[in-house]
Amino acid sequence: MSDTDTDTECSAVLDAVVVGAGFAGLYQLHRLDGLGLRVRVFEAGDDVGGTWYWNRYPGARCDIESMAYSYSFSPELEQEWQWSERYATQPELLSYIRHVVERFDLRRHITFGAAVTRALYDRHTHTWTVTTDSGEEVTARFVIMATGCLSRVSTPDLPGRDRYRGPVHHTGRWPHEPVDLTGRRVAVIGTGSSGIQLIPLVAEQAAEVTVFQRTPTFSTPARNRPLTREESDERKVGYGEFREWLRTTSVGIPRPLPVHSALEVSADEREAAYRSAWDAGVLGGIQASFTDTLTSRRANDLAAEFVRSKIRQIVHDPQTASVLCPTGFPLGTKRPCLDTDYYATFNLPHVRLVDLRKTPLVSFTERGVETTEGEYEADVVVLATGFDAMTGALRAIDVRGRDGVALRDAWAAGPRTYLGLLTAGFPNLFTVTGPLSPSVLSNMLISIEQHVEWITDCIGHLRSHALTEIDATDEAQDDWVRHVADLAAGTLYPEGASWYQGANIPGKPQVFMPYVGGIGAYREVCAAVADTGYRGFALSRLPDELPRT
Ligand code: NA7
Repeated sequence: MSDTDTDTECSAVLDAVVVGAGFAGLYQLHRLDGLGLRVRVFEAGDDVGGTWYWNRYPGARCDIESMAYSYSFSPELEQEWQWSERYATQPELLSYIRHVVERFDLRRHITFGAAVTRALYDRHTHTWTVTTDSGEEVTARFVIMATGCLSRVSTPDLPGRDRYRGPVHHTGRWPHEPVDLTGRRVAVIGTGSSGIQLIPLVAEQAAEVTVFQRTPTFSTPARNRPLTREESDERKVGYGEFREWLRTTSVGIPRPLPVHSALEVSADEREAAYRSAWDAGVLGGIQASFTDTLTSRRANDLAAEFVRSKIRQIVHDPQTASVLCPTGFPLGTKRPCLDTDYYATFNLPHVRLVDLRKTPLVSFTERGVETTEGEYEADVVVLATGFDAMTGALRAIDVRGRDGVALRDAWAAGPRTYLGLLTAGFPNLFTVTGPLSPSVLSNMLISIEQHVEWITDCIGHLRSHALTEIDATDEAQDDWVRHVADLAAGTLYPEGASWYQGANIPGKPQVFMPYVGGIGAYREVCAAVADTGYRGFALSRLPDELPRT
């Protein structure tokens, strides 16, 4: 290729830019490539994988069964891939993602080590100009943000970080080279899903583990185990029906669907249902035992007390057990966790728990961290402190819409979208599993596939009708924002100070961001919108655009 060819290629308008090469971005690339579109993917990391590229801390694994948390779009792919465990580890998930990339020849479209910093819409050409941190600039008709719901890490604003002499590792940015914790004193801050997965494994290596807990978490045993060939083969017969069934459920996780209120059955029946969920090892199994766990405070208290009784049974020291028992928020309103030996880890003599609710963190010191009670020395500090969820990665990019309005400003009081797919005033900018869609309240793979397919169909529709712009109307968006808020208000979710509503980030607007109506219902709404000619969206064309055949 000559220089001139290169110039022509670089300056030509692309059909689409996809931001992110995780599960969402890769599938979006595959589908748009299938339409014959010219697509570029920009990925901040040095390889594919998104969440599974970054979160490589000890114990990182998916807490939805691998055979459900995987792509369903290719029957050949799902038949040929063999998962080795019920819940896949991060390395296995990464191998799977790499396999998909090679199998569908996706790598050639991806630029790695390129974080998108800016996206500007030109209302006259109906195109976006996208800039990366390496200064590359491209123009495309469509931008698809596949930036992930949990990708922008949150780090506590603790003074003295520079004084601390040891390494500090965030679970969401874990080093690529091995971190040897053998014989070391390790401080872990945070007890959400990441902390709960990591702490038992750190305790296996470290000489001393100090866990700093602000809010205790409701966690249940994962009951992870190797997946036998027979089990896997059995699932692969009728795999399509299994996937189809998952898509009609509320969250897309393989678990029994509740039929009774917790308040209409006897105490024995209730106990039996909770015990069966505890033994099954399924994410959210306790809350899904009854229909009203997340709508009735009384029902919720019963479920919460069951988990607390289990914690008290497992943890020998009553004082430690009491600190580990979650109180003050309804079960399920902060993300539930699945663990392997989490609570039992606190029976080990070299593991101690610090209750930050009583003695908050004050600062880093030269040798460790300090609470209001005193200093805790540590050779390594692990921050398992989570993410600026759902909007963090999007707000980090300087996105300017139709009238130069910044997305950050449009979302100043909380995210506003129509269906979680587009934001009014930001035409042709799609968000995969964006805020106000089921997203993090679902099996992400199912929600990702649904969004990618909807977006692909939408772009196909626009192209075949010679349309060059799609924008959400203010009215449709207002209605959707209200609907999502009304649904959440009918549940106990707002009572949990969770990252679902931005409570973990100081100053972030407190808006419940996921759609709680369930993926089955949500899919129907999205399908109906498309079937009725994209109701609630304004579609338009540039004057000189000709229909494609
Ligand atoms: P989470 O679930 O947000 O957990 C973060 C934990 O860190 C949680 O216990 C927080 O307490 C704690 N935290 C956060 N900031 C601080 C400060 N400043 N001081 C002390 N403790 C703090 O993140 P994860 O990475 O565990 O999981 C995120 C999702 O990834 C998970 O749900 C899966 O979907 C995958 P808090 O509860 O805010 O009081």
